Amino acid sequence: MAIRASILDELRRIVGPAGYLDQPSDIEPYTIDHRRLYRGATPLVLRPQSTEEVSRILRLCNEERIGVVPIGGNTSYCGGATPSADGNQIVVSLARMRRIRSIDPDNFTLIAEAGCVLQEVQEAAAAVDRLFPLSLGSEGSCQLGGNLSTNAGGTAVLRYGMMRDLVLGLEVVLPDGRIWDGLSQLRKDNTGYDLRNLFIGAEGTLGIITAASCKLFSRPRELITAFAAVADPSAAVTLLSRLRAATGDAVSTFELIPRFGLDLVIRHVPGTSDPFDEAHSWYVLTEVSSARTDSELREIIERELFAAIENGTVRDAVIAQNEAQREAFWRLRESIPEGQRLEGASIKHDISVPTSALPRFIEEASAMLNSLVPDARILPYGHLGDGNLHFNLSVPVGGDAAQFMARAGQIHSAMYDLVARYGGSFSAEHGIGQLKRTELARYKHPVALEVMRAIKQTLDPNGIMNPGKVL
Ligand code: 2HG
Ligand code: ZN
Repeated sequence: MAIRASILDELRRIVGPAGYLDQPSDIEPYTIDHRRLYRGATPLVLRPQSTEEVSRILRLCNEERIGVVPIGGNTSYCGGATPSADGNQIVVSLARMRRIRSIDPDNFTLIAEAGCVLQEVQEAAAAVDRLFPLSLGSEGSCQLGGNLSTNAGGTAVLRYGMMRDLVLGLEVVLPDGRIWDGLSQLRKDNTGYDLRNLFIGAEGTLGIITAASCKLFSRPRELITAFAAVADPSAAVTLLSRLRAATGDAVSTFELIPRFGLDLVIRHVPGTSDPFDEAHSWYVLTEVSSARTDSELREIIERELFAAIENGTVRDAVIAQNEAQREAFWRLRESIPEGQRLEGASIKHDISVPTSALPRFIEEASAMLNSLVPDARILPYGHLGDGNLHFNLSVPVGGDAAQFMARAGQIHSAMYDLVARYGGSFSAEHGIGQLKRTELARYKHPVALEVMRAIKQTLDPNGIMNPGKVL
């Protein structure tokens, strides 16, 4: 049922004249997801300024049974922040709640509001000589609230964990408007159920996270970034183990890139180039860091890479000599999604298996995909260090995009069945949103699903929070 005009007026009054958008051209960006898989509709985008305003919005929407879709930087890969097409849901953007409320360098914590752009949180930490380690391609536009709600991963999970691991407490507005002030700055507080972890990764289906207390770390003083050509994924895993041991677990990034990934970037992204004279089949981008200035990390990495070249696991390697070269290496990695987008239609899988099983998995999955779509171009790349690959496919050269995409369902099923046989996950870091609900129902343990539904029913009995997502 369409939302009554009087309710829309009341919602506008809660946030005041600067707190809403209701003109079609202003609203449009909030109704299309990052991958352009979904197009929704809404009469109103609310942009509250305070937790109190969020609370009043949810209380009213709960009374009136109006669906509420929270949105951060709109970079979801699963349509998690796009409203339904019927126009009966309102969108709540946290973009105006953008304060760093406090920083405590000696407690290694900061409290930030959900609308802070990730990069602003990183910069606030750096300003007091600390590190907030969450790091992802979209960090210049994604928001902390979205990172929390989707339990974001990225390129430093290997060392620092996912968003979930970086949080000590939350402030959450429940669907009925109650505010839970759980902004603990304690590392030890053993007092009952872990509520914060209910809301992290819930994709806005249990309430709206308005602020978080985050863990900080010592800021790296030495940072070594290397781009290496490796013989194959198995050589990459061996190299990772060697580097972890030799550096005392100082490896923060270890990304796998196949030749096709590098080709896509060099072809489509201006200002990028191959770091080597010769083409190789596989590459890794790795970063090792220490807060010490006498860690001798560079010597260790040089020694390890040299030994690996000697024994044939590494074919060639370059260590960044300056910040510009480091950025160039990172650009090659971070531009892969863009390069693949510009190449044409693609089918994506965000999967994980144990790191040690990845080489065998890559072989088996590639053979399976080749037999399903003989000339599809396979792109398994990403976070090898934590077992998470983006096992994507690009439309065959000269192939028909619509025909290719029509096979997505069949390809997904084959891939996820294989992942399940490896004890892996069909969604390692991108969440469920509206894209992977069928998979959740199929692959999640039935008892886990029952408990999830019971939690949803308890916290949001009227089903107003991000309807049609996750469950
Ligand atoms: C990345 O790691 C993102 O770059 C995007 O998670 C993954 O292209 C993708 O599917
Ligand atoms: Zn990723």
